[in-house]
Amino acid sequence: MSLLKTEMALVARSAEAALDRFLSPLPGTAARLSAAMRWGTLGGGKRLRPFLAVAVADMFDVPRDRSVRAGCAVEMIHCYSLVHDDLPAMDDSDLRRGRMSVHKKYDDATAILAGDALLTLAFEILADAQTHPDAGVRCSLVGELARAAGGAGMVGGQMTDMYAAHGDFDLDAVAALQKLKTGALIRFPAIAGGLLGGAGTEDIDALDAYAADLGLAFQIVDDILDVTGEASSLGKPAGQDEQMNKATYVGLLGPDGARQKAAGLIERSAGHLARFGGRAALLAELADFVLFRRS
Ligand code: GRG
Repeated sequence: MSLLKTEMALVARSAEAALDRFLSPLPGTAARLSAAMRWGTLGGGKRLRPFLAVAVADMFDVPRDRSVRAGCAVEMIHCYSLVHDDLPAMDDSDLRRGRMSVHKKYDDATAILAGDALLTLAFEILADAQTHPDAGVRCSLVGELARAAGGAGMVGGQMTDMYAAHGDFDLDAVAALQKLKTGALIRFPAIAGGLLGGAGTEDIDALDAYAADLGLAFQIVDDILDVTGEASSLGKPAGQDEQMNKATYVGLLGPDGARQKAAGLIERSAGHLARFGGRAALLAELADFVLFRRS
């Protein structure tokens, strides 16, 4: 197994164990809520965002328990977004990560509340002194995640995406939308890893630029897989974008053109790592993983 795959598996295990602790089953009337939160979070997913947080923080010798906490916070926001995205009012999808989506397993109201509770728990984790002893760093993490997840980030991107189906979206408009919907939550863990490690502004800007290109390439590959992949390997239905008339790179450029665009972004993303030399080897490998992933 390559070093990247070994490290990704290791971080995924640490993140899974930490998520399991953060989401310990609640008693009484909250039991159903916590069961739904666990169903939407545990036992699946590539854990790409926690891996990014840990891999960047490792470059600055941050203790793993801190970077895993930041990784869990962003993973919770990611999982909440998937839970809400699968609801009938949005993508109306019965399958996620190879099993029933949360509203199918429970019900719509429970899925909405489970997503809400994951969203807020993410900030509770970042605000805790165990994430970093310096309150200023914790404040920066909270602010960065709020910006990434909110109306000027992921939620704003989702809103645009829902209405993009009814409008004319050119390449620039699609890029702007994807930057918010997917990119913001991929940029956050890279920035968070730097903040945890006390990185300077120029280092953080370089990490941000790397993750911005990586995030757009990741989304383009996701769109390609939606056209070329199988539900069995994707763990979710294929062909949803076309069915819902979504604005995508594949729709505008075709699968080959979209892959070329993603490859260009991946090459550029690796270029932003030059200042870190060999310390960023895993991040460079991750960029290739994103381009060639199958699920
Ligand atoms: C509902 C507020 C709200 C936002 C939804 C994330 C999202 C925005 C929608 C999900 C659909 C989608 C294709 C989003 C793009 C981001 C993306 C590629 C999600 C899948 O991420 P992976 O591949 O998933 O990292 P795993 O399951 O591996 O964690």
